[in-house]
Amino acid sequence: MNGGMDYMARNTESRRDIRAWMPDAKSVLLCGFSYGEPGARHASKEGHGRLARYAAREDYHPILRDRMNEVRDWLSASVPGARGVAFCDMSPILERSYAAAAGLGWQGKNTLLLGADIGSYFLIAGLAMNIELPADSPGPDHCGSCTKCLDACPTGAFPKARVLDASRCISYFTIESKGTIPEPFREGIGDWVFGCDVCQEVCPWNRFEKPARALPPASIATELPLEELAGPASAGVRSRLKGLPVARAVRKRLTRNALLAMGNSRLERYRPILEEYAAGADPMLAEQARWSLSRLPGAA
Ligand code: B12
Ligand code: SF4
Ligand code: SF4
Repeated sequence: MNGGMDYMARNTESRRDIRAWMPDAKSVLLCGFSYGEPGARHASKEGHGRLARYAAREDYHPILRDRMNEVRDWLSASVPGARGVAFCDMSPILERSYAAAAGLGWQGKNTLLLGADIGSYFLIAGLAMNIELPADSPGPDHCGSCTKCLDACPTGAFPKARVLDASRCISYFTIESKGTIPEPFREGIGDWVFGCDVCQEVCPWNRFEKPARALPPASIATELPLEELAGPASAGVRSRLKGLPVARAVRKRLTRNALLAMGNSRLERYRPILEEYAAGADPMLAEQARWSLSRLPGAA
């Protein structure tokens, strides 16, 4: 269920209680930071690989932690003895569960946190404080009988509503997984080369997405030419990706993903580059390239 991210299966109970991480925590403050682009069109484009929308802008971790540290500093200056620690995307904390409990939204059937006035295109950051703060209460669940996200997932990553099998999720395969992508999932990955937004794109609540404010606007397109990602020009594209979350995917992983997307594109023009990788020294890339070659129109 967790792919190679073993930490998710460890200490689930203690991850539900922030005091395992900050023993004197008395309150947890949660904020959502929008990265929506109302009216923008994010669609497949021939010869291009797609990035998840959050990935096409500057890395959010330091930005959001700084924001939460500003709140902490303000609280510490206002309340004698107040002390706190900011977190964002921290593995020991179940951020969506805390955010739902804090009334920021509800956890949708796709497991993401949704707000009725914002949808799900926002990121979560928090602050654990050693002082009592007035508590908000959880809000209602507005998924109703909708199952659009469950039905649309290209790799069948939801065994049931509100349970994600990360070991089948495109986001896991393209960002986290270091090895060969298992064959049964390759077709479903389509043109995604870093993350996946399918279960958000189909969600009706995302018609209420809000523009980014604290987060900077997107600095690159969400569609990047596949030749640039895998080909000799990759040094150029990589310098454009510097400072973006996608830079996390080391060169080899991004190349693997681009080769896979080339196969799914079925475009004959990728044959030479795929043949080059198929004959190359790296066994993982060579195997991926051979699979992709087998998808091209002329293949036996
Ligand atoms: C590891 C991780 C991943 C992994 C695995 C995700 C997973 N299985 O949860 C992978 C790489 C696949 C991933 C993908 C994505 N992620 Co991510 N991820 C995380 C991270 C670091 C930890 C999540 C975790 O511990 N999950 C494990 C389980 C135990 O936690 P859980 O989600 O709370 O799941 C439980 C609840 O759903 C609960 N539950 C609640 N209600 C109900 C009701 C019922 C009936 C049932 C049965 C269960 C249930 O049961 C689940 C199992 O215990 C968090 C940050 C954090 N620390 O929280 C970001 C985080 C969840 N990711 C985020 C994002 C944006 C994404 C992507 C959209 C990125 C992308 N575009 O590619 C995708 C979305 C995939 C999806 N549909 O969730 C955001 C979500 C923001 C939001 N609005 O919700 C977070 C919060 C990061 C952040 N700081 O903003 N992610
Ligand atoms: S991010 Fe993509 S692969 Fe992962 S659960 Fe959502 S739709 Fe499925
Ligand atoms: S697509 Fe439908 S079921 Fe899925 S999270 Fe959105 S409202 Fe809920």
